[in-house]
Amino acid sequence: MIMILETIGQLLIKVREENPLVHNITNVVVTNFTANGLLALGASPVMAYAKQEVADMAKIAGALVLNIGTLNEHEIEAMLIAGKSANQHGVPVLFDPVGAGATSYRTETSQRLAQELDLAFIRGNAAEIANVIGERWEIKGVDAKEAGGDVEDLARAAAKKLRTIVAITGKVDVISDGETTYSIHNGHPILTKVTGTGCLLTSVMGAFAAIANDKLIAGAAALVCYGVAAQLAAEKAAGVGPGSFQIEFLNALHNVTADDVRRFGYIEKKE
Ligand code: ATP
Ligand code: TZP
Ligand code: MG
Ligand code: MG
Repeated sequence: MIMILETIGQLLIKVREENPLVHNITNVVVTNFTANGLLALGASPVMAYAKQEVADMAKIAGALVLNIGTLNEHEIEAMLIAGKSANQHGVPVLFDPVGAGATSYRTETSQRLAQELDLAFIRGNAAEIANVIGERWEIKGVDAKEAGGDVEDLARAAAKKLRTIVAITGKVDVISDGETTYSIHNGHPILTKVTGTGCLLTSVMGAFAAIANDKLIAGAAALVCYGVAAQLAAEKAAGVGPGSFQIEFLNALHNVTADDVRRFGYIEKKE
């Protein structure tokens, strides 16, 4: 665990040194928060949606993040164009299937994107991931209900079925490539009181995927750094509320260090 935390700290430093461009096609709720969160961390965000330009933008990016939070047909068309361009140019594509399972349009679109694109990562709550692989798991709007099954098994099964790395987040985060699985015990419950903290996390995973060869470690690194930043922010905003936490969280994404990761990171290798 000490060794992996050391590696994660080095990846955090590398994100800030390399300042990767992260192309986001995301939802209208979280756009500003996502851009500010990526900037605070040390990455470079861009939001571009027009089908006339997404192929060009995706091919020069370090990562492409697709998020169906407020999907519509034009955006889905743009996501497919951008995703195919990223695939052709070796740019990792990340997918956040916001609300998969809540409506059949979201479920079917998620399955289509997962099928037509070569995804590097999918990140969602347990219900979303279950629905992408055709299993029923209750979802209320864009929020998961209390997890009812084994999340590690679900992550492994989804990674195998979708041939990608799957991250399932919640009280404990799990990330798996189908063979190796890590669980991460960082974060703070107040993250659930600020909208977009899951969406921003997927984009932060994009920043790490852009600068690391080992994509599973990159994903785990993003989860640890994000969770540790949330813990530092929650301490600063203790007793105040989600508004102050949101501000402190942006500050913490900017200020979290490799030493904080070494001290507070909590990651377990499962197999
Ligand atoms: P949901 O819609 O179910 O909230 P989401 O897309 O917002 O999903 P989350 O699972 O909330 O994504 O994950 C966002 C961040 O919040 C992750 O860093 C995760 O570890 C953290 N998190 C979520 N719930 C908790 C919790 N109860 N305790 C600690 N951290 C949490
Ligand atoms: N409605 C559509 S997208 C969205 C809401 C509230 C944001 C969801 O963000 P997150 O990160 O999944 O909480
Ligand atoms: Mg959440
Ligand atoms: Mg979400």
